[in-house]
Amino acid sequence: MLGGGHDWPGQSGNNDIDATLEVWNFFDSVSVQPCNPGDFTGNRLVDVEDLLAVISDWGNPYNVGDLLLVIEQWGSVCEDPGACCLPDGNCIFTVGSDCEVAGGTWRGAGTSCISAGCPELGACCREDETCDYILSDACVESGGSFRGGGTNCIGTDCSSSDFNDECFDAQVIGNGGTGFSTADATDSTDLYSDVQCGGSYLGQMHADIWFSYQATCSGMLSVSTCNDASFDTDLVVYSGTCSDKLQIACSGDDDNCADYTSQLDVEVVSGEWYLIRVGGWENGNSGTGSLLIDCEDDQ
Ligand SMILES: [Ca+2]
Ligand SMILES: [Ca+2]
Ligand SMILES: [Ca+2]
Repeated sequence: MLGGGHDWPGQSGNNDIDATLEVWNFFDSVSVQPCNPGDFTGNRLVDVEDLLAVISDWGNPYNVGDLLLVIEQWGSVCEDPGACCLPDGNCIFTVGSDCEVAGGTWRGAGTSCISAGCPELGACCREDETCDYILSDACVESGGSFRGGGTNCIGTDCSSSDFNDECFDAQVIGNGGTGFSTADATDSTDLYSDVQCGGSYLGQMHADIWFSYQATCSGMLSVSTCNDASFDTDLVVYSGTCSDKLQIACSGDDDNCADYTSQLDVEVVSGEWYLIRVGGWENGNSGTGSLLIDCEDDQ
């Protein structure tokens, strides 16, 4: 951990990880503490080895009660625990079946709550400018505008439309159409080029805004403002994160779209996150529109 200092992570200073929880998860996953009372050998299985162990140490420490435990639990296999992301944004370390009962998403045996990257709760703004504190998926599915994991409704102004002006506060969106306005946006300084869309008149990315999208397919992602914006739009798509992003597609004017609007197709991988940047051709080109997202699996 860089820059962590010598404090106990999670208590003060560096809070990237919670050391107490990390240590707990570590010992929880590697200790030979039997998960079944009949598993005397600690190999997470009750079988002939346990029977032999009881017999070979008969009288000390084992007795008839232990023998009955082995018989009663014969054939039991312990499930290995892992990280379970709960609908309330928390993470618990448990077995898959318990995670399912709790309504969570299990990340697999041996995964840790620290590295699981469970989605965080955040502010979800509604069209009527009210706010709900929920997960991004639930927000997007219900047509809301998610303002980022870790945001809250007290610190979020749902009447303001300039939240997605920079990459770091990109608006999380899903498939389908999302209305937008660049009226209050400023020019972001992030690099881009027309190398993937030469000849399409990619302009200045004036008054640009940002969206974040998790691919729902492995195949062709279509991103479009085609025939659905009040100004001359530009589109740029990146993979990666705001601090380490790679441009993978762009569109200035698309031949099949009126009024210099834009459309592009790019190969994506299911589950990966992409950044979508919408701007105007030059100073003065800003306004409203709809960004249409479609993801089609390769056949
Ligand atoms: Ca055993
Ligand atoms: Ca901007
Ligand atoms: Ca254009």
